Amino acid sequence: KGQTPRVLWFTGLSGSGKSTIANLVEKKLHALGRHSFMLDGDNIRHGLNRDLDFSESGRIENIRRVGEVARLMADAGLIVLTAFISPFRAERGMVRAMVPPGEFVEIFIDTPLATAEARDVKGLYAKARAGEIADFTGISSPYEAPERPEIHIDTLRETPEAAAERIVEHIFGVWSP
Ligand code: GGZ
Repeated sequence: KGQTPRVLWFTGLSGSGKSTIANLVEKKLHALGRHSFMLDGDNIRHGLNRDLDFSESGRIENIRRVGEVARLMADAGLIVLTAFISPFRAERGMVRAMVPPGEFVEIFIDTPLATAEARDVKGLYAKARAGEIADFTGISSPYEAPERPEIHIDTLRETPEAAAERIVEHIFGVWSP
């Protein structure tokens, strides 16, 4: 039995599809009898990290804490999925280094800004363009795309369902269950 990846780290722009795909992966893991937990803005930014904003330092601290929580949950035996923009390479690398080698899987949900902005499901891009939201990723705050993610999902070419299937195949290939 190979090493067990336990932290599935999704990264990508707002509206790129991180949560959608991570949710589908969770369903598949559940069907396979694997215990998982998803950390996202809804359960972290409104609770543990409610004191943090979207400034550079706020995001860095957000990701650091998420990394620590993910590590604890992984130590407890869960498969942890995280769905945060996590825009900075340095912090993604920091979290990678927190987790035992081979247990961190970086999944780049690659949706062009133009596409995420055209969808604008929550109307946040329009607000950011209008100057109503400061430091908005892709508009007024940077996103540093992963250079060597374990998994690269091009959402213009792959449906969420196909992407989720490929992610599960990748991790089970490594797990050799
Ligand atoms: C980016 C923001 C911002 C700003 C609020 N910039 O599409 P959403 O709504 O649900 O996902 C976005 C979420 C990003 O939070 P993260 O914790 O993932 O960001 S980071 O990893 O950079 O710390 C968006 C909403 O919060 N949101 N203001 N200024 N996204």
